[in-house]
Amino acid sequence: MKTYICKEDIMLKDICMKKYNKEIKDCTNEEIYFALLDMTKKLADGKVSEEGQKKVYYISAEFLIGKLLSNNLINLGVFDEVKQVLAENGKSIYDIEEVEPEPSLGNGGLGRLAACFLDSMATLGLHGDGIGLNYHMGLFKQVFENNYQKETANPWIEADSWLEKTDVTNTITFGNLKVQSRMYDIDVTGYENRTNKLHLFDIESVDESIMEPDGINFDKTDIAKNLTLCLYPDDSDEAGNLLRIYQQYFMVANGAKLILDEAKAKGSNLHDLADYAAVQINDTHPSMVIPEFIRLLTAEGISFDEATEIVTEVCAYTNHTILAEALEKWPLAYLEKVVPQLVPIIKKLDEKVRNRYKDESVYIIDKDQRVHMAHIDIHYSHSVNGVAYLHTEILKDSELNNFYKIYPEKFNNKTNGITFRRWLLHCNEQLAAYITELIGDGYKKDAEKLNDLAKFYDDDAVLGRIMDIKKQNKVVLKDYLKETQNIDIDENSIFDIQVKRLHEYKRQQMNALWVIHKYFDIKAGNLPKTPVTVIFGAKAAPAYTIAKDIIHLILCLQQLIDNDPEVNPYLKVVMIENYNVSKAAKIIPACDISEQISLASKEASGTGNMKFMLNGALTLGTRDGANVEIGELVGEDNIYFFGESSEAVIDHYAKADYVSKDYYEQPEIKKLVDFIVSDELLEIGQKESLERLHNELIVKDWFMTLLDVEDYIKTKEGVLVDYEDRKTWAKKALVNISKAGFFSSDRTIAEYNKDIWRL
Ligand code: CR6
Repeated sequence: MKTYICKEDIMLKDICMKKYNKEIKDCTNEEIYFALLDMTKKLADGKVSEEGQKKVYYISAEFLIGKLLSNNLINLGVFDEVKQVLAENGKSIYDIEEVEPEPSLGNGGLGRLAACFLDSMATLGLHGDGIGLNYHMGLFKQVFENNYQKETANPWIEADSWLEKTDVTNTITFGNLKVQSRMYDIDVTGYENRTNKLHLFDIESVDESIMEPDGINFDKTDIAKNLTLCLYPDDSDEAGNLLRIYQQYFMVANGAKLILDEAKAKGSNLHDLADYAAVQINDTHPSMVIPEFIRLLTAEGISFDEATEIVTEVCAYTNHTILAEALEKWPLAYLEKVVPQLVPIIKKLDEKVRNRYKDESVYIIDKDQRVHMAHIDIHYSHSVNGVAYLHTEILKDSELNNFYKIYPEKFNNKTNGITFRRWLLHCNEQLAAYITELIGDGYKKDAEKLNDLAKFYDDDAVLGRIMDIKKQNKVVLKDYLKETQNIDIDENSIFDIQVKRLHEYKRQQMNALWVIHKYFDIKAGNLPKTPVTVIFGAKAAPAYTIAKDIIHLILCLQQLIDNDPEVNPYLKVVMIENYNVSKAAKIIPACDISEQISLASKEASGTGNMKFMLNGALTLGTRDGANVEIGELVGEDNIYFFGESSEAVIDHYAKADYVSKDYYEQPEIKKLVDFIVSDELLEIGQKESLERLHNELIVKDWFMTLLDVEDYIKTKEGVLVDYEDRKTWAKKALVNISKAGFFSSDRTIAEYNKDIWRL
């Protein structure tokens, strides 16, 4: 019997013996997890190197890295071996995966994208590190109580974890205090390639005990204790805003220092910094890195003008949204309190802009004395990119048109991507193995090779296997839901899935209106041929009232239908509690219909849409974000589009002519919307909450749910009819899988490197 990992001569067996004085078979799952942690770190460390002069630094407030054990084992090429060794000792890698806590370092797509990008940089052999913050409690853990979202604390850091304490410490100076920082590192393994680092900065004086039991509230003014407690602290008051600025400056001050130190150590005289460092600014949270670099460079004797030029050559900015509320604008007065040392620099940068351009809309400091962080990025970076073709076009043509006119050469598109290691090889082992059987494993390194599956589009045996694998993944999800939420679902039903953050623009409320439509339909005796399971998963920002009302509506519908024997054989609603990366990995492979139904123009890209497609789900969506590119790749027959175009939507906003009431007055729509405040639902839910949501849809509906709901329902009914022809459905699924190669983050990162970083 083989009881060791032979490849690198690091023996799991020996580690278990040394650590616990036990054989593998006698260890608990926890013990094996910690032994594997040691083993993996040793294997990864062997692949760290500082070769190459230029390095890229990806600075981001979020890195939603998910659990790391299995992905690291895959990337290090030992997953199968470890799985086998464990099995021979009566252990299961899947049980051991459950021991690992999920790091709580991100919120949504932006953070998950950053994690995929780190994986791809290492996989492509690029020397590139991440820079972020070590949040102790992350966002929050979601639990459901009385059909409401309740936030609870989400601590994740254990004494022994992927975090390595380093010797790098700094004193960071704010207007009114100084704090000590320390850098912690997490290895980022590449798929059969180098290991990079994710550098997470923490404050030495952090104090988890100041967190109140609700998991989100604490004294927001006690910066020395709270600075790295959580991601996106409540910003509904001044203290919350200041805390976010403290966090952001802490991140970039530590980051900028690291970058300059590393460049100098490699021989940079700082005038040539751009030959040593490329900095990607992920959204506006790290934007203060620009004035901070200028501060540090001028302190080294470089003139302000030259420092500005150096920084512009080094930095590049990625925009992830056109939603105005998500583009940060800090009151100058707040910056004066927290980072007075940057204020003169920001004023000078603004002055330079004012001297050159007479257009107020491109100024950095506006007439209300607010600092537009994105404007700093655009003027003082050499590259500005959007995250999908449509998004970049909208930036150029409308949102940032005034900037595009000044700097056409800076604007470029980098359509998002996902790492296939996590979102296929790991989450859907069976499908990956079957693809390998069909076309070999070249696709693991060159995702475009998935196109070779085209030769099987009409092969019945292959289509049958694709459907079998889907079924098995549905059973896995069924068992998981039973175990975690005590919910029963039917693996023979259609799995219709919408998992993503909760936001009105993503329109979970429209999907809920479809559920109501279906409920009426079934009550009227129109029974679906195949039952439908509608699965939602979403966290709402704690202060976002309407988003929480939407969760409440979904949970009330879930209860109503569960208790109605006339309806529940045909329709089921499930809201997944505490949706996160680990849950996504179980949900996505089981999906038939991928709901990507944002209001056209509002979803910059989306990346869930790509994960579902790769795992053989068909997209039901609007022509928004990367859905447009999915449609172009798979062809109109293999995707279900509905709804108004982005042009029409942008036009409605420009003319302010969308009146939801006009749509509401249509009897078919009125019936659905009014059900939100029906006796049936009021008996289950809270009047205040349901009435607020009902009213919002009728008098405001800012994201135009009622504009598209009719077409949505019609199209979705068509999808359900199409599902009845399983063979054609399977073919469509296979087309989707085969065309997904474009969405590998390896492709995206290769483009960033070719066009922006030039390593
Ligand atoms: N919320 C976009 O909304 C995009 C990701 C990553 C988002 C989403 O469409 O896929 O970024 N934007 O580019 C922001 O976070 C500001 C997101 O995750």
